[in-house]
Amino acid sequence: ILAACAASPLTALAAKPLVIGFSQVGAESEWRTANTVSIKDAARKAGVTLKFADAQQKQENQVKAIRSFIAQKVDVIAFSPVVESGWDTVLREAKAAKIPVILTDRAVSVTDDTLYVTFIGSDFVEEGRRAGKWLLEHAKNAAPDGTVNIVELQGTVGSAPAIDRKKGFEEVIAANPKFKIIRSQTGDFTRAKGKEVMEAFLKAEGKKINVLYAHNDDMAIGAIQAIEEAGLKPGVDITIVSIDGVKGAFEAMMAGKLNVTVECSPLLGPQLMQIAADVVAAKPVPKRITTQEGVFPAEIAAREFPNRKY
Ligand code: GZL
Repeated sequence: ILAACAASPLTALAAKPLVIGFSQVGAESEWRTANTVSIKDAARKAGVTLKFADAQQKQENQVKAIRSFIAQKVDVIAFSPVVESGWDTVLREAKAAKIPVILTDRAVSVTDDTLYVTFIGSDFVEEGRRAGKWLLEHAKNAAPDGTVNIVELQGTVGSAPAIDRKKGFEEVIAANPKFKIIRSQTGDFTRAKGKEVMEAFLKAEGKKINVLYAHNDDMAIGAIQAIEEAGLKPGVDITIVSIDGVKGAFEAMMAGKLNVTVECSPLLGPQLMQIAADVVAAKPVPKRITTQEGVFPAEIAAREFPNRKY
């Protein structure tokens, strides 16, 4: 009987590892690197065969990768969409091929939400609200008339985190008309671009700038370099509020150059592997899975740093 069981196709089926095609945004930030490590580690631990494609922040590369996963007949397609729009066609192709799609990290805006099974990721509007709330309660730099002049480094144009972090922040600071965003421009979530745009802000506004709100730590770290090169003290002459909570942000806070970072966890790998297995096993999964996150001001950076996992 044992011999017969071992030979049965059912046994063979059960042993077949899950195959997941994953299209990643790119490698633009510390957050993204940690997100990729989390996904690859979790796949290895779960015995999942992971086909991983880096899109270098280009939507057309993600569309190509998804089409390639469809052609390879993977069990599940998962991706972090670089921007919110432009996915309907390729997701309809995945649906026609009966391949379930899981969104991680960023959302899409599609006409038909049956085009994906679930979205695992942070609430970016809430992250923007938390940044705004911290600033309303802790702003110390202001103009003589009490106005708090804010410059904003936005994330990738059209991406869910950039759209939503701006929305949440503006919603909260609207409570105090003294808080004004005087310049706002994308730094594309990278250190290099963050530095470049902050240089332009400093040239245009100089000492009028009281606060920098950066949609991610990498742009904040780039801006810190620009502020220092302009002969100003980041975190002192200009209050800096940022989002992600990567190690580089904790190091900047411990050096007194960054005032607060709002956590956005990249450690989505284990949840993704579990949800993918549940989807393939036809178990019901929630449409939206939100990661739990905190706010880390400079005062607690040294104490929290040893606990950081990314
Ligand atoms: C947020 C993620 C953003 C990070 C950036 O979940 O999409 O993209 O905030 C990353 O660091 O580049």
